[in-house]
Amino acid sequence: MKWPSIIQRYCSRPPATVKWQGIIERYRSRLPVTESTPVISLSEGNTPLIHAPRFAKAIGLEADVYFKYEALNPTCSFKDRGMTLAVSKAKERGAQVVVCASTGNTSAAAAAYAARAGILSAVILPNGKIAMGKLAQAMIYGAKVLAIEGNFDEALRLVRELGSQPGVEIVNSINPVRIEGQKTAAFEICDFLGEAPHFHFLPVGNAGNITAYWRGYQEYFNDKITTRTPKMFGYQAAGSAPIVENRIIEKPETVATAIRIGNPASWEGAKSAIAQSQGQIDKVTDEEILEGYRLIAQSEGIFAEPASAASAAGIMKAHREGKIPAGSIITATLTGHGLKDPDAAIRVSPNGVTVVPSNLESILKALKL
Ligand code: AN7
Repeated sequence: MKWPSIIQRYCSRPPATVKWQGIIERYRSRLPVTESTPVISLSEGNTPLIHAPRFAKAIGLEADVYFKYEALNPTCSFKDRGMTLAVSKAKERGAQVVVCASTGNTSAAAAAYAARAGILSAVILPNGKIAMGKLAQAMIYGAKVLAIEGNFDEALRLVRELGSQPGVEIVNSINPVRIEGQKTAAFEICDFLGEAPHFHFLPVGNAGNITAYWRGYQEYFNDKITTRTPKMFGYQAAGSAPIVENRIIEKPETVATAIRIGNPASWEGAKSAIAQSQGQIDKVTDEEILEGYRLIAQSEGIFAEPASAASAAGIMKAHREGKIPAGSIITATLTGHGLKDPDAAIRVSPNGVTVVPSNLESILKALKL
């Protein structure tokens, strides 16, 4: 790395002595809060941007790849950035209950922040299609958990109807402050690198996050904090790719349950992010997602849930297609923690577990030592 960018990196970050108090305090001037907004925070944000040279080498890519590891937020996904703001605003407005439809992570975040705000939460989930860790989170944080015999898109339709009830605040990304909170991830990336990357890859479900990152990158560019904006490369799962196919998918399917969405709420936001950044939206198959999932874990020691791995799979596909010039700086968001969905990890791990007698000889034999 060149000296100026090292200097920039440390000058643009808050001094180590400043306590991290979450994204609202860090980026207060860029967010829709006032002095009288109660800040409901779990110290979210400030997640690591992990350099991944072994991953790049494994796929033969001569570029600097960094993973924005959003798994290290308080409820282990990027949703906490939008939720700190959404629940703070709900509290400010005197809401009695926050509601959301969710493929899992939004419900975990909503339930946690609502608990911290002393507000009730109700989450509407597609029955049987939520990773176990996420369901456990919503339950232990005390949400009223309702599972419908329908998919995410149907759950969101019901939530839109619920939103007209008095005292109810919708905290899905159709609530515009969610997007505002999530744009802070792009700020953190630029603050860390001292410049915007050339490409940003991320998984796309409801398309709120791609919309949010693009807004964040544009804001820093317009304020001359950075001198460029990245090309936004979004990836949907092949069985749930409404934006790529330009049609609503009635029965979306994918191993990446977090992005099992057939009618994204921020469809237009994604389209303009892609068009304005000269990026693209594409799809990756479940096999490609699981290959990326294993590769980031086994080449870099980074465990992210399958939906997150769509961004790694996207890098692999874009590179195969010759779309990434050598020397590029690439960032990719890993949206949620691998531990959210331990079943998926166990299912795809080739070595399994070897049961051995409890003595050294058997262990040496099993290890071929
Ligand atoms: C791990 O929790 O929609 O394109 O209800 O959990 O902004 O929707 C989750 C989405 C990517 C897609 N990665 O982000 C929900 C939900 C993970 C996710 C996405 C989600 P968007």
